[in-house]
Amino acid sequence: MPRTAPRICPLCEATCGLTLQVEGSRVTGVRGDRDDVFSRGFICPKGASLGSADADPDRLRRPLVRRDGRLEEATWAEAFDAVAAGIRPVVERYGPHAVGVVLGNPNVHTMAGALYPPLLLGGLGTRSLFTASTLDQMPKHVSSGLLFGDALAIPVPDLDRTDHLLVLGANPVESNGSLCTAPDFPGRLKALRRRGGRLVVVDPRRTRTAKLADRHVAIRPGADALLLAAMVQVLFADGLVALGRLDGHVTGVGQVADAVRDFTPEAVADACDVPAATVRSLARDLAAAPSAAVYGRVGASTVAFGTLTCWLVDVLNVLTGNLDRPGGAMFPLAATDRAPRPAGPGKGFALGRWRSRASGHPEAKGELPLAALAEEIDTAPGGAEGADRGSGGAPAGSGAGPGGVPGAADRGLGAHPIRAVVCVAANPVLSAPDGDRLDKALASLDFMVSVDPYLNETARHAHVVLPPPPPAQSAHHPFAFNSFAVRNQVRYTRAAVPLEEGRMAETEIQARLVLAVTGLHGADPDAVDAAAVERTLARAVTEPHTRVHGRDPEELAAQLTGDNGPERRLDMMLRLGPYGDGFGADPEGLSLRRLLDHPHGIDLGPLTPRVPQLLRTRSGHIELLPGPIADDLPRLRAALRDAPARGGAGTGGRDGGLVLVGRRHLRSNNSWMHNVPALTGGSNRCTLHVHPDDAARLGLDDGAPALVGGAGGDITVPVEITDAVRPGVVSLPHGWGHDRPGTRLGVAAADPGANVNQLLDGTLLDPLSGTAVLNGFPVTVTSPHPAELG
Ligand SMILES: Nc1nc2c(c(=O)[nH]1)N[C@H]1C(S)=C(S)[C@@H](COP(=O)(O)OP(=O)(O)OC[C@H]3O[C@@H](n4cnc5c(=O)[nH]c(N)nc54)[C@H](O)[C@@H]3O)O[C@H]1N2
Ligand SMILES: Nc1nc2c(c(=O)[nH]1)N[C@H]1C(S)=C(S)[C@@H](COP(=O)(O)OP(=O)(O)OC[C@H]3O[C@@H](n4cnc5c(=O)[nH]c(N)nc54)[C@H](O)[C@@H]3O)O[C@H]1N2
Ligand code: SF4
Ligand SMILES: [Mo]
Repeated sequence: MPRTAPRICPLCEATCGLTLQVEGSRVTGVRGDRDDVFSRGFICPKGASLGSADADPDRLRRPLVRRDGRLEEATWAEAFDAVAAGIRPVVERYGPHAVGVVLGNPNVHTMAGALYPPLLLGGLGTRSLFTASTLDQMPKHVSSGLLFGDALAIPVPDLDRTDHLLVLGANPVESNGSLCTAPDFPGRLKALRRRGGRLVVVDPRRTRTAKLADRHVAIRPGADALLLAAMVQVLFADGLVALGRLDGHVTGVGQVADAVRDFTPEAVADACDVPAATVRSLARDLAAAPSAAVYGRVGASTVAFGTLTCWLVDVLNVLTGNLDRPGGAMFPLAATDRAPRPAGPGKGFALGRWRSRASGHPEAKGELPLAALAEEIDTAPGGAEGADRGSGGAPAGSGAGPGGVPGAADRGLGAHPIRAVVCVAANPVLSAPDGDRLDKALASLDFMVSVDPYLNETARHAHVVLPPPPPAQSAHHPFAFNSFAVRNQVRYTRAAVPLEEGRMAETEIQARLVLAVTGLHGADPDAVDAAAVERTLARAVTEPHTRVHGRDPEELAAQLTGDNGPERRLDMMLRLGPYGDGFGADPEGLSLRRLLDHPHGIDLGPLTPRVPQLLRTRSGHIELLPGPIADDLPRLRAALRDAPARGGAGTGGRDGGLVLVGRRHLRSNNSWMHNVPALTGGSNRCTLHVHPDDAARLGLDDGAPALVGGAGGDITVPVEITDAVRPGVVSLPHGWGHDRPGTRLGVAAADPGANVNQLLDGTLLDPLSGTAVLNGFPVTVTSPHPAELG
């Protein structure tokens, strides 16, 4: 008998509620859940293919363990034995920082990824953490950390109520939105226009989002910080600054006015290739709108001035009085967030508490740049620039004890390179700069474990691969995304079909991984959750603002319900959270039990103002011109004057050369969905978009191969001539290049595409956040010599 089961879609940030049709343990159909309190039946082609993604025969079903150089199927017990035996000696010999932890994007799409990596890191004690954030939104975390004192306090456009939306470097009609969780983003944009609001899109490409807009500004890549700085300048010059209800909560307004004084519309026009009059009207329209929100994403983040751009986005929101008001840019409050503390000064946000070993990149939010992972593995001790070579030159494996070689330049990571990697849901060989170098570096490790459903370009280097079950066999609660959702709501879906024979839930895999790498191999994985519960409750009862203040943590723990550790942790977070039942204090409040009674979710209402309560800066105010930002402004000022040097500042294409930007396709998902036949082919291809004028100038023909060259290497890709890109800009999607041996991706390998990130050498970073410059970097494009076609 076919039956249906709800499942929150894990394939993008929109978190749509889906209804799976299930026969036996097979998903036979997928549709949008019309009763979902948030997504109301919306579904996109990716969600519709969840069944085929689930059933992909290339998904690994058993763990793999390397024996005599070859990956072979093994039991779970053998696999975890191998993990413990591989990691512990590295920790004991070289210290904890010699274990690199790499966390990829799908960790925000699984419950396991929210619940266990913090325990893994805490247990290991390593500072060698690399995540997809430094290929993505780290500039926003840094900006929020500095402005609001909380790196996770990221305002989102109040999409359903705003009168004016200014979008920079985002294409939500294809991406379905990011750091702005909004099922049916396209429908919400259309609704904005229907109610008389305006949509303005700044993007070097005429995207599908730009086509929906009232106005499209085809800016030169990398120049958004200049454009926004000039808009801020206009607000001051024209007397349009109006903080509204933020008055009294903001410091540094006058300093910002001084800091942007030189950035007049006339001064930035050439660098942005946007007329001064347009810059002025962008600022004036924003200030004049009854409510407005400025929103920037990947194209405003993974650029040379990423942190400055993200900061300026919120400076504009603040100065126009739109931050934290309905219709503006607001802070969601998720059901699993901590109960709000009283307003007042906080600890603030520090950058650079330690530095990467090889190049001295400062940490940001506890992370090092993923673009520097390869060099953190393949740079010998003492090879670090500025290191004390005399004493730091002991080769890896020389037997020096933990804590590093005495006297070596210690930037907080010890002297030893990374010798082992724990990689969870990440494919940096394709996602990060210079995959070829990383590929070699990973191959040289003493040990690597991957938690991944696929044997792909990265996992092929692992000594152990631990495959999670497909989505239909996993429970889901989108922990991360409720904090970025345009409406407060909460949903939880249990596994739609039972775990297949021989499968292990990813929550259990990650719990066992925590035990295996921290020397507790073989202990009961439930103990990991129990310890987390105990710690959280013990702290909560000491905090006067919680509703469990003064209560007995053991009594609270005994009240938790749920079928397993992760469910009990969810129950705990819900009950302690802002809408929770406070363990009986508010019988109407949220708990897991209550949520399970609402399979389509519980609506918690529109976003509400949260300033000053959420501020955690040392002053307790919004600090509009933080020191590190002020220190980075001279670099932006220099970009006004100088045509960019090669590999340089990021106002790309001013010297007549070409710069490359990325693009996403609705039926793609970073590097790992090219193996689902329903999602491949058609317009979802790895082609180089070239403007007709550039194609004519360079003698490139539509469909013919082009040789694209960059600092990290060359790739050959077919040309697609289109005026959707502005002149001087070419575009390639990422996540392609499925042609390495030793992978098991039958469908993807048939149409492998080329890895755009091979064009990068890993040295171009936004300095404050360590985020790779993936947009607006210089490339050369030529017609390949026949011999180069191989
Ligand atoms: N040039 C360029 N490069 C980019 C970008 C760009 O715009 N341009 N975008 C960047 C961005 S924004 C991001 S977020 C990164 C993403 O880069 P990564 O973090 O590397 O993410 P993915 O490419 O999505 O690879 C995810 C891995 O997780 C595995 N996986 C899938 N589902 C699960 C699961 O349920 N559990 C586990 N354990 N594993 C799973 C997949 O098989 C795959 O190996 O790429 C970045 N790279
Ligand atoms: N279908 C699909 N959906 C996805 C993903 C996917 O791979 N496929 N990936 C998911 C992930 S991990 C993320 S982070 C989100 C990303 O979500 P978005 O940020 O909406 O995604 P992108 O399509 O990369 O949009 C970036 C836009 O920035 C533009 N751009 C490039 N450089 C510049 C610049 O200098 N200035 C300006 N103003 N614009 C610039 C590009 O042309 C592009 O249109 O999407 C998520 N959703
Ligand atoms: S928009 Fe995103 S969450 Fe919604 S169905 Fe599509 S892939 Fe899934
Ligand atoms: Mo991302």
